[in-house]
Amino acid sequence: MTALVALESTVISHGLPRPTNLETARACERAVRDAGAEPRTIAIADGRVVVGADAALLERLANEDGVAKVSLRDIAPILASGGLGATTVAATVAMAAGAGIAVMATGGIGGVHRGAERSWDVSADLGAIAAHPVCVVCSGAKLVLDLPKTLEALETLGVPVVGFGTDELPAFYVRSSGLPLAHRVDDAAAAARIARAQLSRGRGLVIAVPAPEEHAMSRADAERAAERALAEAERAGVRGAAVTPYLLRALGERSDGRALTANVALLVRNAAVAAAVAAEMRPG
Ligand code: PSU
Ligand code: MN
Repeated sequence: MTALVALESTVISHGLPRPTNLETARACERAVRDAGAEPRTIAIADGRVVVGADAALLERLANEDGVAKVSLRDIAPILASGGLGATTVAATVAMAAGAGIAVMATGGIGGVHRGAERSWDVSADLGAIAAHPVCVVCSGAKLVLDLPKTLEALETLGVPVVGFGTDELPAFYVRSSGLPLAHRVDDAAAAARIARAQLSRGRGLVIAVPAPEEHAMSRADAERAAERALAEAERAGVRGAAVTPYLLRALGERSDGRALTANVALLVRNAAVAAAVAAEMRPG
């Protein structure tokens, strides 16, 4: 049987601007196929969980207004509503696990937000990865987050964060955060060995892949853009589920499109790495 790779859909509906979102969703699916696996983009439509959106559903997720952002707490209400929902990493790992899919790809996971000591804003992604046997291939966590606290939270939850060709946590658009990782691999076969061992414990892990060198941003540039985006969000009083989409949009606007180019490049690369890991994980 062909190896499967789950892809999240919040990045399509809420993480990227049109028309880049649909082009990127298709490019990620293509990257998975080119690496010898089958993509399964996950979403909610017409009252059911969809594991493997077709071309028409990808278009709806990219172009319809008012698509719900579905994290764990939203799965049941959006199923019941019969509406269209784009799944976050948290909801995607839950649904992938339910469908027996071992690997998913995304850009960056959610995590502990800056100022979390006041807001208590910690993404459900962290607990979901700990609780479901899915290997999440990503470029670390978004730069707008508090990365040291995110890494601490993952450690507390027992989630291995394995650098893929790196000793440091990637920071999304930036190849390195300066935060050392406890574990490293240098190829898909080694990543698959760790993933198999962790998934057999019924729990998930993060394979952290740095953004492609030619499109990555410097830490100083990205940090400046992130600080401006955060200040804007604070002034606008953005809270809750709206915070991440708002920050990503503001970052894009504050970086002359470089954040967007980096975001697309890393999403496609991560999809390809996920496919390679999934192929290595097949038994036999
Ligand atoms: N990374 C991106 N774009 C995104 C997200 C992450 O490059 O749109 C989404 C993912 O779906 C992730 C979610 O699971 O943001 C986290 O949202 P929150 O912080 O509200 O849990
Ligand atoms: Mn949140």
